[in-house]
Amino acid sequence: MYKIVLMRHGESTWNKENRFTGWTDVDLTEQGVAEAVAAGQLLKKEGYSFDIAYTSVLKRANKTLNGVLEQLDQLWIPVVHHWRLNERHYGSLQGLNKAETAAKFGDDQVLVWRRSYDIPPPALEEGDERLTLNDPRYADMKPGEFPRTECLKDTVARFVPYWLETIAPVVKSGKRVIIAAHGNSLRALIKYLDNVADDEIVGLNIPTAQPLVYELDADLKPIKHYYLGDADAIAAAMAAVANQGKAKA
Ligand code: DG2
Repeated sequence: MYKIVLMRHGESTWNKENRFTGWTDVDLTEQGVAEAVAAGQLLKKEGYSFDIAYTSVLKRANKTLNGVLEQLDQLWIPVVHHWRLNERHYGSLQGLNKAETAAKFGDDQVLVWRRSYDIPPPALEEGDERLTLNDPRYADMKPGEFPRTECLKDTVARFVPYWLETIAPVVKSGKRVIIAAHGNSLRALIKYLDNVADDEIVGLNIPTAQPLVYELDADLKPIKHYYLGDADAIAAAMAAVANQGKAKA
């Protein structure tokens, strides 16, 4: 049996401001930093340690991972960054306030943009300054690969091959893996691992900086999964994430 830990980053500045973030590289808030420290302390208390970590190329995930590894006194382990673990690209919604967008377009439309499996948000147009095509962290992309928007299906299509080709063989080699990523990139991986139906994935919300353990069999099929933290606090945090896309009363 194998065990991996999945974790969304701690609260970011745009999580706090309730803005669609996607590939925008925003920092953690003070609370986000504290959440990472708390997650590291919880992992330490539960006896976890890791051989290798995988994360996105976005600082909110990178800094959360560092915060965790520092608590474990494991800042020295290999950390592999890849854009394939990035958050789902939120297209032209990036930067907009989620509740204001719901007030303008309706809660149902925003739910479709946030959670539907195969309907992407409106795309960025050519020439939009949010299309950071020359950023060196994306230098290995093929022409046309930089997303203008993504639905969850697109995120599955770019993350799952990386899981299968790069991370899964390392898990099977017996190395203890932690993945520090994002709400929707983790939903993409979980959809694949648990074979969640397209219409059921709509209801899955991932709270910030809560270690989520997956126990996997010899074929890396999930046996069970569980959050390490307090169940009531996690349920409340999941509900809060779901409500971020509703217009304020
Ligand atoms: C959030 C997720 O991504 O937002 O892009 O706004 O995990 O990087 O904070 P993260 C974003 P929702 O899909 O939950 O609205």
